[in-house]
Amino acid sequence: MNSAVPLVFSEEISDALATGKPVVALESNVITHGLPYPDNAATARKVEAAVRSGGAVPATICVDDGRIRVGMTDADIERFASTPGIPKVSSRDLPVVLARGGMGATTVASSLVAAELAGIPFFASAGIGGVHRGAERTMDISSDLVQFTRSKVAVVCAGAKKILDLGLTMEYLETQCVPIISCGSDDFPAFYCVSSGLRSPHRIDDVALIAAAIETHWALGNENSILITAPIGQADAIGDDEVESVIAGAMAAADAEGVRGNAITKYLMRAVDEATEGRSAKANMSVLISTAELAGRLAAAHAELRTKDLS
Ligand code: PSU
Ligand code: MN
Repeated sequence: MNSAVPLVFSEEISDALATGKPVVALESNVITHGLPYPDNAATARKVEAAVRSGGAVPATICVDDGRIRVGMTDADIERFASTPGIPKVSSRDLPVVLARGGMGATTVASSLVAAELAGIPFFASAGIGGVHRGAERTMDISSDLVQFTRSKVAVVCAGAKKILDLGLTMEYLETQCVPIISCGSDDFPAFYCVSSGLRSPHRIDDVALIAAAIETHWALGNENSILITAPIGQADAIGDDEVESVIAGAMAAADAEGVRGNAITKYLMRAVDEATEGRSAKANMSVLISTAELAGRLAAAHAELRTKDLS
């Protein structure tokens, strides 16, 4: 491990890693920026419980006191959930926030950096960043996608929200040799929506087979991520047409208000949440939990595979 990077492990995570238990890394930006208090704290705990019920140990990641914390305690989660103004820290922000000290909420991209440094090959988040609509004009492409080209971590998600251009997001991943495997559906999912309307390049429903594909991806010498998607349960999903009209309005409002850069994601997410009222909160919670549970099962199947290979 690089001694210049201050990583702090919770006792449970250092024990899990030392004994070869499956671990799933989780981001903290969804706590500070994805949901309001106290739903954010309650959801973060349910997401951790879902990883456990899948058979792995959850390691929620954040920046605290100028160090990367791998495995937040319940008190850490409460503190992050209830403290206003914690900055969103993506990969490019990490060196500055770590050097200065203080708190930071990790995005998918920066959580992957931490997971890889910590030796955790699995990460879960319901919604990844992607290519924004209008990117041909703004060049707004989430660092999450670039980080996928650099971090050897399996990323389990429910696709990305339709606030993004999901067609271009998939093209980007294809160009960058990041495999996508969809579990439980032929299509690439879209967070609240069961389908993005785009067919996924591969579908595998058997968790052990997905674990084998992940290991093979790395055995082939690839040093990048592999994406595994699973859709929200039909009962909690929100209809395509409803989401689409809300996004169109929110994008126009963001433009009129001059919202730009890394503030766009949160602005659009809040607008969709408000317009769909209580149902989006329920959908949000449901998909965060189902994604985390699948990640737990995959990490467990992958750990078992590695044990077999060694015997
Ligand atoms: N998508 C969601 N919920 C989120 C995010 C994205 O459905 O909370 C957050 C994640 O932390 C993701 C980040 O890594 O937004 C991407 O932000 P940007 O587009 O600025 O890269
Ligand atoms: Mn951006």
